[in-house]
Amino acid sequence: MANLFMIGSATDVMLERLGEKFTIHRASDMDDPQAWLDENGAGVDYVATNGHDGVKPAFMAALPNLKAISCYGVGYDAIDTNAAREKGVVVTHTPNVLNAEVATTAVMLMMVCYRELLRDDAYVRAGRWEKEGNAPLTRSVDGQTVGILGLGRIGQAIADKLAPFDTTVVYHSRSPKDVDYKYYSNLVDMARDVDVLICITPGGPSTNKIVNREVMDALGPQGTLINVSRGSVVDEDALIAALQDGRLGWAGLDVFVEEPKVPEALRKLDNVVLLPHVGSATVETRAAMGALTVDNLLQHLKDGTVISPVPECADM
Ligand code: A2R
Repeated sequence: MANLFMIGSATDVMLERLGEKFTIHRASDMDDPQAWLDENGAGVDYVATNGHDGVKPAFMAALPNLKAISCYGVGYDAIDTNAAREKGVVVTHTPNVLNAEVATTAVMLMMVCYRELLRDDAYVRAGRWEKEGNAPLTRSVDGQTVGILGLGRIGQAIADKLAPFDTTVVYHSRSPKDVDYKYYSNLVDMARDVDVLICITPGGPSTNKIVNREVMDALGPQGTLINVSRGSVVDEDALIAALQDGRLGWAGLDVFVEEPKVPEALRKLDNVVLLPHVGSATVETRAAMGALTVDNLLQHLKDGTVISPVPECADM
């Protein structure tokens, strides 16, 4: 049987299906995964990992005969795809199957910010409704102008989910897409014109801190920032300062720079909604992602091809 090194968690179904064709070596069962790889890495054919853990360079160096890396997640910025390619290792990910779920998370965060769901829930629980009367008014989601940073597969799903709310969708990416929404070549210009900015680009160097102080100031005191992409896309220190100063109105965040650590300053603010990176984390969607993660490995084992390579490995 081929040897599979598994980084991070997997569902029972994934383990069962993989266990039929691979001998699974789980990093989570090892005291020292690096030491295990240094000794046994030459015999490992495949790696299964996720977008958060990726594959560390030191792990890669200990895997000279690796054939493929299957990533459970669409984002793969924690995997050095160029280094993998150079070694002839194909990298796969799980696009499309999570579009609807991540889009739901983005829209949900926007709604929770606008309609102050957490504040109002706390208001009822604390008995304030009875003592103090009606809660303060909130803001309507309907009719807002929403700027999508990264109108790709998930960005489009977000735009689709917002349509019944009569929002105006505009977008920024490096190049314009074949869509009817207004395109902004400049992110600050878009931020100035929208009520809500939703970030859904990949992580990595090209998007590192592109949502900076200038973008936040352009979004302004009545503006809302939603991030369901990667923590690295937003300058977290600038975000904390903008929210503290009231230069930015609200933020809904599913991702952070140093997950699972979330800065204390952010946790103290009441104009933010914080989620523990659960954009795609439902039973249904994780099952679909798990199935594609496994299918990529099984197909490569069978005939050397894969179903969903990352773009950098599409021609391998
Ligand atoms: O820039 P373009 O024209 O390649 O458009 C892509 C955009 N994008 C960027 N926009 C502005 N500045 C950048 N440096 C930049 N880099 C990429 O992000 C495209 O519109 C979008 C990504 O779309 P997809 O490749 O279809 O990715 P998908 O499946 O929507 O997932 C996006 C990310 C994942 O990478 C995870 O980090 C996260 O959502 O879950």
